Amino acid sequence: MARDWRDLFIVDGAPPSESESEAAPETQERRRGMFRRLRENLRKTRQALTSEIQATLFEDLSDETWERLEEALIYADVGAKTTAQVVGQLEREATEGGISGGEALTERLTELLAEIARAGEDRIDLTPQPTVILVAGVNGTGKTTTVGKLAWHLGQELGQTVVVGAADTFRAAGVEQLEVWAQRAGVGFVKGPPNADPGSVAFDAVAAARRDGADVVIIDTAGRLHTQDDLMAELAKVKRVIGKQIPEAPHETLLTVDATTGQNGLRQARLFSEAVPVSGLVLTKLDGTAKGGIALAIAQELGIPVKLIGIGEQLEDLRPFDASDFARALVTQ
Ligand SMILES: Nc1nc2c(ncn2[C@@H]2O[C@H](COP(=O)(O)OP(=O)(O)OP(=O)(O)O)[C@@H](O)[C@H]2O)c(=O)[nH]1
Ligand SMILES: [Mg+2]
Repeated sequence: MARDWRDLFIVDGAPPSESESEAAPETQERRRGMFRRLRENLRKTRQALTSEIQATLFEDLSDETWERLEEALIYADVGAKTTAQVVGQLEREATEGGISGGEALTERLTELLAEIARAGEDRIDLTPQPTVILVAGVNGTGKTTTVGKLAWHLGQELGQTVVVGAADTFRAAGVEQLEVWAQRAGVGFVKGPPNADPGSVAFDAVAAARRDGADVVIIDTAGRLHTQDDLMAELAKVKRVIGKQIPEAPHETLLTVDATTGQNGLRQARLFSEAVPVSGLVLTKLDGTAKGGIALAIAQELGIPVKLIGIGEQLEDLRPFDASDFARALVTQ
């Protein structure tokens, strides 16, 4: 069942949450609630997929079955390469007689999609004191919103003290927007003077966290500068400046990708990961898109794990990504 905050984050002294069978009834209920919500969020992607699955895997299998299934997955933005691999594998297993029947094929399809959605280390280590998390991404993909939601959840779910740093100094409104989120989340906030250098703001935020003994520092960055090269250079610089205070930092670089942009999100992720090492993705705006399959395409083609998903505009609308749940919520009616 749904992965919990304690499974995503490695925290000193806190064991991962119990397995489904051992979990307390209220934990089980909470996880079931989270899964229901995820299914609801993925409704648009799922509806398109499940009707094709019903019409293909539950009928007589033919070349057309596999073509239609491929089309449905591509429509959900799973990506041509990833789709070909999954459908090819399923077709082989079906024709070699390993599996038969719509239900078994759907189950196997879910497993294959879940395997693909997993990539590398998908947890976030919060044991460094403080842990520095850098949040990057194209403008409007949800960086500032994610910083606010993440700060709140870290306090709420894991009792961590958090400082957020407004290193998007390109727009004054960006700084104010983060300040509002920091107030909502009840966390520390560091900004610089107008038009401050983003690196110096990041530096100050890390220094403030060390001085105050905060557990986590989350740095918001700009999504748009005069040119894309400027943006990448600035990001690399912010990273270097942070590293001057704590050589291992940033410990985590999260890239926000707007799920509604589909394959374009994949291109953005590739570009950013060439400028700075990206350790995880936050797939935002999964509520209300029929293109949820992009999570699979990015994990598969770039090998970067999705760690969090954004499912709305409110403080609580962020959650750990769970590959199995995600695959199941995509294809089960
Ligand atoms: N529905 C929905 N909206 C979201 C989600 N995440 C962010 N948004 C909305 O997307 C818009 C842009 O979010 P921001 O957090 O400002 O994005 P940003 O990446 O910081 O943008 P810049 O600072 O301009 O680069 C806002 O209106 C958010 O409310 C999400 O998960 N779901
Ligand atoms: Mg922003």
